[in-house]
Amino acid sequence: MEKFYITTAIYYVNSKPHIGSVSEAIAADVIARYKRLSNFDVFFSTGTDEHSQKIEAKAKELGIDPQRFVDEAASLWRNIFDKFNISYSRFIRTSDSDHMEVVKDFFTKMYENGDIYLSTYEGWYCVRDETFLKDSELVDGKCPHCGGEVQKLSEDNYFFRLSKYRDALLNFYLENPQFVEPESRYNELLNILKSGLQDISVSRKSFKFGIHVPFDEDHTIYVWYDALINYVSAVGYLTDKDKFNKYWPADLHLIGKDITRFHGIVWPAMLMSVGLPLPKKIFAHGFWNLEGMKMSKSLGNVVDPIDFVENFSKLSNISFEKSVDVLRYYLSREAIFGLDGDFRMESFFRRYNSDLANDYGNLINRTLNMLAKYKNLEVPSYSVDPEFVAFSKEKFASFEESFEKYGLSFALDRVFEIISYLNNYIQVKEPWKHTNDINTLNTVLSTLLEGIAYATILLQPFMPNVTKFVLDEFGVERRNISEYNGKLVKKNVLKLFEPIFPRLEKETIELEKKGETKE
Ligand code: ME8
Repeated sequence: MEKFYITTAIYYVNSKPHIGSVSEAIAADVIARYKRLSNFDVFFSTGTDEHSQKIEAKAKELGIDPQRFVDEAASLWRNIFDKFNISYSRFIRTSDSDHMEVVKDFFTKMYENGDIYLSTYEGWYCVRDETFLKDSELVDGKCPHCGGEVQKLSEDNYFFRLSKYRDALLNFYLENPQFVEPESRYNELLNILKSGLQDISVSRKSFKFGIHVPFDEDHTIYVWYDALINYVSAVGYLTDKDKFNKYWPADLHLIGKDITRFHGIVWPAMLMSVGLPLPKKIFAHGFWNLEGMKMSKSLGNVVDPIDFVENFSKLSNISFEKSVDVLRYYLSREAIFGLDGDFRMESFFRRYNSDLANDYGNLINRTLNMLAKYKNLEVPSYSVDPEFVAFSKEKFASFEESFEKYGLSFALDRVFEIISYLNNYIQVKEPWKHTNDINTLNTVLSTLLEGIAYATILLQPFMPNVTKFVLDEFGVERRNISEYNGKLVKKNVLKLFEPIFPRLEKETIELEKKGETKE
């Protein structure tokens, strides 16, 4: 079995998860599920980034011990990921003891091979972004990335000889133009490499919460140096050689567009320094805005994903689990993966009503109702319309191609073309006119049932809860993702069930939207 190792960024625990951060874990989960269902041996790691000046400051502000603070925060993140069905193989915390040992091991190796040296840092530090900044980088005296306040630092720091790796990295980029995607992000990093690299500071003396330099206890290892290493710790770099050799290098680091420099330049140079192979691909997704505005705590427009799903579940009268699927679907469909997306209540309701309630849900209900009326719910053992088989094969090829390029919304477009085909098929074939022509009726009903089962198989990575329900109801045993190649529905008799996605009435949507704007 071919392996596939996928990672998300690890999340700072000083703030709570929001729609943007959760969207990254959902996208990684969709890809991990797709790969598993395509017969890959998948390792999927995600987790929390717990050592940093801002986390130490947050714990202090709350008057609690930093370790207690990160323990509670990490379990909150993990619970939310569990509720969102994130099927991680490991939830890594940078406070895990095996990871802390790996960081010390890297630091010692790089010190011994001359890539880490002691010097003095004179410059600025942005605590919010946890980045070192030069005078020339500041914009109006503030951090150029987040606009936050910066602190003046003058301290002894250990430095990583990043400049030494510039030529090797540049060659690697030129030889591997698909190392970073989308292409715009690759070009940004290539330009940085072309203009040259400077050594970077990798330790701090003025705060304590983190991993200390093994041979110099006064220094705390810089949070980014510590955090990037999580990707090798998660697959047992020091603790499980077989596992490490099996899964490393990572096939895909999925990250946001704000942290490409750390992943595309610093991390590969660190790996070169210790002699490990580089990850195969870094894919940087865009950011989610909310109703056209950047999500930020100061604007008070950060959407808590759990509150959102709970509210939607009450409003639509569907379970929390199904509502999770609706959000997973919306985030995967609404934006082109790799570009920014705009989270809008109006488009959320529109997608729910038109794609899920009308196109997918109603197709299932209409089909089951016809099966009840004409066949007493017995599944006809008839072969499927060859035209549908040909259509589904063509769509599957394009579905797979989209997935391979991480075009999640394009892959969903293909599934919904299959669903539209089936809705249209009912209109064209008019089964109610063939109640005396048993062969035609049976072929139409078989095509609809098999078509629904097939589309549902392809939807599994996006909506694991709902698809499991439908596939169980239809008695589908073979659930792997492949082209349509033979009978899926194994039950002889089906049952009617309530619409899985009941349509939301206009009045309900208007009320909810008013509620939203009042808040
Ligand atoms: O940067 N839309 O952590 P983080 C989409 N700990 N993605 C978003 C987003 C938004 N509105 N806001 C944030 C860190 N993200 C470091 C990573 S990895 C070795 C260390 C994404 O909690 C962001 O781009 O600030 C990043 O990939 C992830 O959430 C975690 O961000």
